Amino acid sequence: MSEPHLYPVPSEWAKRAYVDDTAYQERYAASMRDPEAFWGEEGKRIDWFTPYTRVKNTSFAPGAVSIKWFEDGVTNIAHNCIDRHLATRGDQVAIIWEGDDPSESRHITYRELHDEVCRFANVLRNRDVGKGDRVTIYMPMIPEAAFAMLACARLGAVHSVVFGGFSPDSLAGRIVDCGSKVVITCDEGLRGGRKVPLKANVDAAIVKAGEDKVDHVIVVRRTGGNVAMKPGRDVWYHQAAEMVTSECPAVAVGAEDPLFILYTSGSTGSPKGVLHTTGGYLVYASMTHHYVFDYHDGDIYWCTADIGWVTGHSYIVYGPLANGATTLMFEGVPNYPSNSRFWEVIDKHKVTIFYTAPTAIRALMQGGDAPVSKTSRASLRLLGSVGEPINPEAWEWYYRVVGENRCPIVDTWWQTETGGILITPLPGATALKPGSATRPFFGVRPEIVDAEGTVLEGACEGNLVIADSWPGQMRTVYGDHERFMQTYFATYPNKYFTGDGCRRDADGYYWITGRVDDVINVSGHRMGTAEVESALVAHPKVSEAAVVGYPHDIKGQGIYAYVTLMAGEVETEDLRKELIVWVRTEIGPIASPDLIQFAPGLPKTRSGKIMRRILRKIAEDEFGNLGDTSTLADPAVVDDLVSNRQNKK
Ligand code: 6R9
Repeated sequence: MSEPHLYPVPSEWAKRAYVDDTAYQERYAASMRDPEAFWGEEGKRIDWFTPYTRVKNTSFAPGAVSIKWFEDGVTNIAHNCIDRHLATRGDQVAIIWEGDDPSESRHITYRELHDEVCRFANVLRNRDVGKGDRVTIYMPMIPEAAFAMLACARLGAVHSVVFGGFSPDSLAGRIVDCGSKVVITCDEGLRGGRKVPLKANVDAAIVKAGEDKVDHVIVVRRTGGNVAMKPGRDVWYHQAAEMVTSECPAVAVGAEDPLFILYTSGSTGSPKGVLHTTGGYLVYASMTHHYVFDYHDGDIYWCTADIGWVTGHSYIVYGPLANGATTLMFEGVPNYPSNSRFWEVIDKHKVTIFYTAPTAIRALMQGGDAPVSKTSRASLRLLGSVGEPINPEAWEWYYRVVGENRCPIVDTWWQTETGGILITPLPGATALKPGSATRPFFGVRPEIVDAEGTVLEGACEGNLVIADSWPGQMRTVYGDHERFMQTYFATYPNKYFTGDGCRRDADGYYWITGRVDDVINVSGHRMGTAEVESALVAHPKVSEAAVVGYPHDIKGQGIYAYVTLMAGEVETEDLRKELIVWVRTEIGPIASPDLIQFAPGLPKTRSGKIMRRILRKIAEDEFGNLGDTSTLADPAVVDDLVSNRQNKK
């Protein structure tokens, strides 16, 4: 492999940034030498009602995994994200909202944010929401979504945000799993000029979940579209908010009390409720936002994620607001009304820091340079990437065309489970290599292990594990600690297993190579192949299904489904389309198979295990390299699979 081009730290960046390379080396070493002392100091970056005396109490020991940070401290997240800024930045804009329609935007100051969040909290409190209660939030990208999250945090309630693109069925499963009695939604969402029937989806989800499961649905008005309101259960937010004051005390919450649940896909079973708690999460989200984005007063920071994903939680809402930042929230999509939208928003609001996903960059890159070059982007000084490996071509385009060779790119590797960024450049400290997430953040101890768990040294390739805890780490799978330990700590004892493959080069830079488990990453969204398979086999005409990922130019990975029909069913184009619609309805549009291949049989071992390795190779077009097929129960099925392979789009 040829050595990639190295982009040194621009000298003005080394000077102005919080951390230059020497500072990085020193502080990283200190964080490894004495984590207790390091985090004991860093924990002070947030306000505590009662200061902690214990810093780190964590164990990855087999069967006894337990993670606690700052455990005797008492605080409140909403206090830290709002109240503590009022004296110094009450009139500073906290949230800039840019609507789907370019003519719509809002500016919300910290003082206004305080009033909005208190009102929202009072509306929830009037519906018996208190400490520890779960609240499901199914909202589009409007400021009320952030108000709702912060209102829960203010009361010590636990939010579970469900991405607005998920189907009623997926929503129902998530409502039932965490037992949330209250759902917050909108009449309709608006994306790319199209309406999304959020309230109707909630109604359908509650029918599916059981009418007794949900006591209250709070409906924020967004489009004014007609929706059914069930008396006694459903209430318009704007009406309920008129009945309450804008004062609501921030409840004292223990550092290890839960803050939120966020469902994410794994290699097996239904999505897991990833549980994050209060103190450590906020310290970590705030600290990483501060250093990775080198956030300074006056910056306008924009992360294009949706609040339905962890990136929206940590880097639109909690990290930036804990730091008293101005954070931009965008309702729309990158190509509406035109391919210039991102860059026009940057010019309109003078965005200085821009954080997006490789899939968006690749899609926009296909439209050529002109939609970018016609805008100014003079305000930009830093770019970020998250969600999947960024291919060097997309990186170079982002750097050269969007950033005009002026803005460092922070390629940030992390996961829902990690709460915040773990491997990343720091813009004033790290020379960049396109496609590498570079080096660990302070306090993060990555290791690369082989299949047997042997820790590899120097330049090497294997599986990525993290050898010790950091404050932002998830604490458990909601309601299933056994599953938490099995999923993340059983493969390599005493280490957190990330599920990612990784290479480390001679400079100690990390290169994430993608998932090594049955998780696929479609446009930066995680999908468990098992979830798509179980949706397919739920169709009455389907007998068996196997799903794998394949390389896709824009999405990174596409979804390739092999489907065996029930005896007597006929393979038709109509059925193929019907199955795609079926999966969309069962899970949501992000799970739509890109390609479906009807297969009379799937390659199985004699014990009945589907050999995914072979299916992956066929989907990847690597017919010549199918490996050993002699252990198959019926090796002939492979020939049929190869000759009927679906063409890539
Ligand atoms: C934050 C987020 C996590 C998975 C992760 C990895 C992939 C995320 C990446 C990256 C290479 C990066 N991933 N960032 N791969 N480079 N900079 O995306 O969380 O939705 O839980 O996905 O995404 O495979 O394991 P989540």
